[in-house]
Amino acid sequence: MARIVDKYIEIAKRRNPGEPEFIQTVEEVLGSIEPVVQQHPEYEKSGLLARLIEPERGISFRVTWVDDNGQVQVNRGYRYQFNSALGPYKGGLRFAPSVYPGIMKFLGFEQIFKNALTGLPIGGAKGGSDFDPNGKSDAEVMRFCQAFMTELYRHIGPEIDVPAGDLGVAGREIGYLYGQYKRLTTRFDSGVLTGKQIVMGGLPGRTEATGYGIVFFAEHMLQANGEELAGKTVVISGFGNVAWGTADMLQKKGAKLIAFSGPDGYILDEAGITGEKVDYFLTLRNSGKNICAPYADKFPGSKFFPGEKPWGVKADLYIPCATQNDVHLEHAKQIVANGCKFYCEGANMPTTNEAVKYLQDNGVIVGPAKAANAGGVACSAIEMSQNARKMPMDREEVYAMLAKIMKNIHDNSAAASQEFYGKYDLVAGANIAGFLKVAEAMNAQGYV
Ligand code: 2IT
Repeated sequence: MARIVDKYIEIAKRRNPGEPEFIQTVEEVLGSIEPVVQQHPEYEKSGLLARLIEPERGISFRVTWVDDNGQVQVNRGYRYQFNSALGPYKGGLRFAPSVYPGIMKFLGFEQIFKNALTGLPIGGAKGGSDFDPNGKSDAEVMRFCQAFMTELYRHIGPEIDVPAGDLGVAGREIGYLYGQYKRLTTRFDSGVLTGKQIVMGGLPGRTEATGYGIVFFAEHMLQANGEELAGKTVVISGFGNVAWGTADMLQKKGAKLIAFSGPDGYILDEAGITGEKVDYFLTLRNSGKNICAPYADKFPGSKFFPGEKPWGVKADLYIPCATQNDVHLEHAKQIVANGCKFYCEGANMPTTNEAVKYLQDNGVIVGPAKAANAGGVACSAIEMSQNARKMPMDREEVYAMLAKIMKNIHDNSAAASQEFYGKYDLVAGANIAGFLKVAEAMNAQGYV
């Protein structure tokens, strides 16, 4: 039987040709909300879904900068302001060669529902550039950030749109972006960017918030299914900011991380990745080479597997923390064959839709990224509130808020899937719980 949402998936396909990542997330979200749409005929009449899949605004701009050799370089910058029903646009900036409108739109669309799930007043957006920070000097990164902000500053503001980091954008880049914003506007609007360094208005705990939140979420998933996280073996992918925070909280919770990966292959360390090994992720990240192989030279007893993904390593819990579409059907089959029961997404959309379906059909509990990794943006919203009240918060206060937010996201997602599907399905539940909030606010604001 044809679903109501299929009509809108077709519109998205027609309007966004050659952008499969965006179509993937539209199919995923709209697929989940069919029973909700059936129950609310007013959504159809008010064009709600047609509005939802169309960004409110998307800009693309030229970014011109000069490299260390005096060569002029040109990149393309973007900001997709997707939905402002719940608050000012909020979402990260990604600097990576793979960035193009399909990636910006998938991230911006996901961000709407993720931000809604936090329960905090933030709309959804994403931006970035096809600039590749790997191998660039510090001065080059600074000049690029200044050139990027020279256009972006017109479109953002503490009550308009508040960017943060994503792949390739962390404290250093946010600092350079902020400095240029201040120079152009003559305003110390600390609330215009989040993920700032603490000395200039950043929030204690924001750096580790995404990874910590993921582990809190995974723990709720396990407990809801009668298991404990302590003592479990875990495999992750990536070694960036999200992977690092995840590894740190896993050791604090007494779980045993035994493998992680980079674009060059994966590392197996059966002794467990704790202490200075977790800190070594930062060294790998700061090397600017984007490889994990040096870990095996540094820590005897560990082994590097070139060109391979870590999903064949047997574990109780898998947490992909690298990037989109890291786990395909063939990997989902390995994960099921390994006898795994828990899979929690850390990166944004790390799993293809068919791989998620295979995992769920085979009894694996899946925690979707938009719920599990929402702790990062939640702490960004707390950073905005810290900046507005002009009073620093302390780390313990932030951790307590983060823990509570992650529990609420888990419980609200579980409750929504019970209500509409009569079962524990966090993928469907997160989509529904996020959507219902946004839908209510959108229609309360008239047909805009
Ligand atoms: O994917 C994400 O949620 C982020 N990159 C963080 C966004 C934010 O505004 O903190």
